[in-house]
Amino acid sequence: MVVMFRLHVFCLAMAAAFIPFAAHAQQATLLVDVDHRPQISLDGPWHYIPDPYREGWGPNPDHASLHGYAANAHYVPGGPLIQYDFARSPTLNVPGDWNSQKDSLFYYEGLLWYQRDFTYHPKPHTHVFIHFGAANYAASIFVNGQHVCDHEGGYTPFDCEISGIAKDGENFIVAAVDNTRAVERVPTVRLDWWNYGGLTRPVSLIEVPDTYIDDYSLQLERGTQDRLEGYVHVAGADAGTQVTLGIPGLHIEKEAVTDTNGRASFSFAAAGLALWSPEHPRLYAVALHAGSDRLNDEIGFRTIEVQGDRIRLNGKPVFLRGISFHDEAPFRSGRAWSDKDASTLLGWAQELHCNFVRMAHYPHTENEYRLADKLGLMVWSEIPVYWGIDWTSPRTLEVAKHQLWEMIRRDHNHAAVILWSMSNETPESPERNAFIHELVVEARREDPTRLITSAIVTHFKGTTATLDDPLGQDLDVLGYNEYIGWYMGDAKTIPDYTWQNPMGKPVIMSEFGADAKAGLHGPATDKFTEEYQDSVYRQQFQMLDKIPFLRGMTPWVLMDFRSPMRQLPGIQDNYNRKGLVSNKGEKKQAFNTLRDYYAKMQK
Ligand code: GCB
Repeated sequence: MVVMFRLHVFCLAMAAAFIPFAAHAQQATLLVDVDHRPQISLDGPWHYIPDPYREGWGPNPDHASLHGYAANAHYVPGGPLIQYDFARSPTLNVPGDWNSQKDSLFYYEGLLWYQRDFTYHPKPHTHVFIHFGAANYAASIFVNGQHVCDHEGGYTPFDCEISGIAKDGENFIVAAVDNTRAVERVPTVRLDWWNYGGLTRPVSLIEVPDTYIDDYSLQLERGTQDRLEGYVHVAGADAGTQVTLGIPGLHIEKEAVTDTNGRASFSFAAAGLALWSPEHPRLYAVALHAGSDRLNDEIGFRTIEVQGDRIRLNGKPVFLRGISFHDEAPFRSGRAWSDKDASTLLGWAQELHCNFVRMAHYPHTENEYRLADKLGLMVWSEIPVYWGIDWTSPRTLEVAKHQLWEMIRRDHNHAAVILWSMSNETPESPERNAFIHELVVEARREDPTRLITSAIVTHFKGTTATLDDPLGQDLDVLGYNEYIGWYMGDAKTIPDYTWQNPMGKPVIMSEFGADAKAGLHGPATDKFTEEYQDSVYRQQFQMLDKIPFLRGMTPWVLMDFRSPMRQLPGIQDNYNRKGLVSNKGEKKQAFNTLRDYYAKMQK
């Protein structure tokens, strides 16, 4: 106990020597397909110390003379931070946000220190990483008192290499996680969802050989339906390292060698390939082999294109019967992370006869993308460039780009993903246009095969909406959010609205809806009743059916989700109530209405 106490105190003191968060988002290594690698789980109870005054970082020279440590009777100048003892501190479960685990942390936004011990036995010729599924929002990681990495962005994974730092026997990790909202962050200070803090997704150790596969891509060659192309990147490989790629289901076994950048490229005919689609979500087992590293995946192959104002999947026009949802855990609330959470959420989407989901407003947990691949649900995936972020800050742009890069890196082998979304409801301005333009350029460079979209808002002249936001010039598909019948007008006025599409691009109605408290019944004219929400959906369908260029919709939203912006007592109680299902899993009337509407569309 004493030893442990000292160790942990030492670590905090060591941690104090580092600047809390690097001035620039660090390009941490990001291994792909980690769920197909053997992992040593670090999930379970971690000790924690909330630190709203940021004491754990040690004395800040700028402030020391004014307050804080200098004035603290318990602080020994130059000595350890003697008031901290992880071993005696309570625990939080990882994965899991802190807000939904402890009443005292329900509204907590700030710095919190996590700590856990782990046993490890280093192996020769092996790299070892700590893989974090996500830490909201910024994290600094220490192992045995050494700073190993920083990460910014609350919804994407990162890997910290600890080879040579993790020693044989007992080790310990400290993670400083900070979910303070700030103007220059992405998302910024205003958001209509709960800013759940902490190690919200699984944490594990991943071992790989000296040279290892850290990225690969395999897709249909553009313009074909029977040729595959891609690459395998082997970190640490000399030029000329042999890589093999096998697809047993197609009797394919190919070899290629790495170039000077460690990349082996493939391009080959794939006769008899069955395409991935919502009706037949065919996935092929793919085996990669480079040196002593082996990696397996299950990948689907499909094409996605725009032609005029149509979206084509595998060359055929498709209508996207979708639903939007947050990565919020059904029944218990809090951040979703488990396979069960994913299957409940996507199971409801399937019950609605969806072939498409909008994962709002940030990258969701990867198991949802995996499941979408298996179930045949096409996916809109987005980064949290939400409402009015700091368009003129180069740092904010860098952070947004980095989150975009991480999302594409993690998810670019999921056939389900057809749309990368750059932003949601951003107010029009030249600075906004320039910022998002940069993101679009980055997304197209990283993945030239998928479609680019954004959820935009439009201005109405009377009852006419003209979809002419200049941002649309950069996009393949225009997403529009509209709340006719809720934030504007009455449900019965909805069918009066008409839509103009001067850019002639495909349009998805990416949000519409109304709040309803499950079980609250009354006349269809009373807001917050299930009947009112239902009538908004029915009237919306009348309007939407008349839009000739409409190619899909993702009503807002599948399930009620927590948001501190939604306070109405007895009705909202900290939940946005636009869900078709309540946070407790109760289906509202409008759930059946959308289900029947989509069922008819399918015929
Ligand atoms: C929107 C936002 C979404 C909100 C929703 C609402 O336009 O995109 O994040 O939650 O409206 O319920 O107001």
